[in-house]
Amino acid sequence: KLFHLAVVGATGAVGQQILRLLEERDFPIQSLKLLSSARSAGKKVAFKGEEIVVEEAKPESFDGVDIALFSAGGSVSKALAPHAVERGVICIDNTNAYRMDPDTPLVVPEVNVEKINEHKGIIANPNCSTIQMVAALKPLHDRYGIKQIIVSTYQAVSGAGQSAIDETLRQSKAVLDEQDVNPDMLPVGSLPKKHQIAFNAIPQIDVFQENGFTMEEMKMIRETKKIMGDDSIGVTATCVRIPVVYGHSESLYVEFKEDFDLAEVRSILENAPGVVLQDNMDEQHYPLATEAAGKLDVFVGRLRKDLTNEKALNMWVVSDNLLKGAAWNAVQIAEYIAKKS
Ligand code: 11C
Repeated sequence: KLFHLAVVGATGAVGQQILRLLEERDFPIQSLKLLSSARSAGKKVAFKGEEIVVEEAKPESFDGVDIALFSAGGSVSKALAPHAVERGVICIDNTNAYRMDPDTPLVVPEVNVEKINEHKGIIANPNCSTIQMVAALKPLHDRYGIKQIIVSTYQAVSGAGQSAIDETLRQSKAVLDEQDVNPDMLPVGSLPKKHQIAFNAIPQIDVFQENGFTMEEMKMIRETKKIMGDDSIGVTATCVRIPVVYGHSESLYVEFKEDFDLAEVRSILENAPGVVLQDNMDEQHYPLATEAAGKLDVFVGRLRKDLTNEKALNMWVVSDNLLKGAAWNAVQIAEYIAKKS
């Protein structure tokens, strides 16, 4: 069967990766509509050797569409996904708009693919830093039961979009040229205060909540429980932006309910779907953002038993935030729907 597809946010950093994956994986497409906000409408985007003109997304744009992939920001999804659902479209939403809605499955195929079947029109794609963490931890949770996760992230600027990449490169050049950096974009474009990202680490991703955690940290906390289907898992997160372009890195401290054996953990991770174990001290082999960039997998290494809690494991998890963290996870969901149809 061939599908009528729409990609909303086709010109953005994630939208571009979605199109590349649909092309490379030869997704069964009957027709492809590229949609965006009014700002990007009229731009031309290449797909399979053809130029497609990007149209402004409106409710009627979804007439005749089977599957729509949204990555144009939460407000666009909130405004348009209901109109698409009304027209019978299955929406795969890469924004925060519906993730915690009890009627919307929040899916990482390696963890809870069966939840896709419960959708009522919208399937939510989780936040990038959550996806790579749960993909690595699910097989260990199944075996030992996770009691508590303490995660610190080292997140790439591409998570904040193409303009944050441009800003980081511009600032880096300014520092090397001994010019003023003039921060203009991070940590949060819509807030008045900005910080330098070049040669820096900013412990703020997204806006602060009343409880002192940032929105990015709260996404990791809430989404992990929902995807794992286990509210009892304790999660503490500190999310930090660093001047890496592609690939989020995460340091995890994971306390299990049961005793664990490190050799068995290795073997579980070696056999886990979508996970690649890179863990050899003697060869200084461990996951690196520079090596994960452009790849679809989640890379795991630096495995070691904690020194004060023998039920706790320390590990390092890296993945391309625009791919498994966004576009690839969404395309995996679309492929599952296509196969089931
Ligand atoms: C970042 N995790 O790195 C964010 C980007 O909820 O899908 C993804 C935001 C989201 O800035």
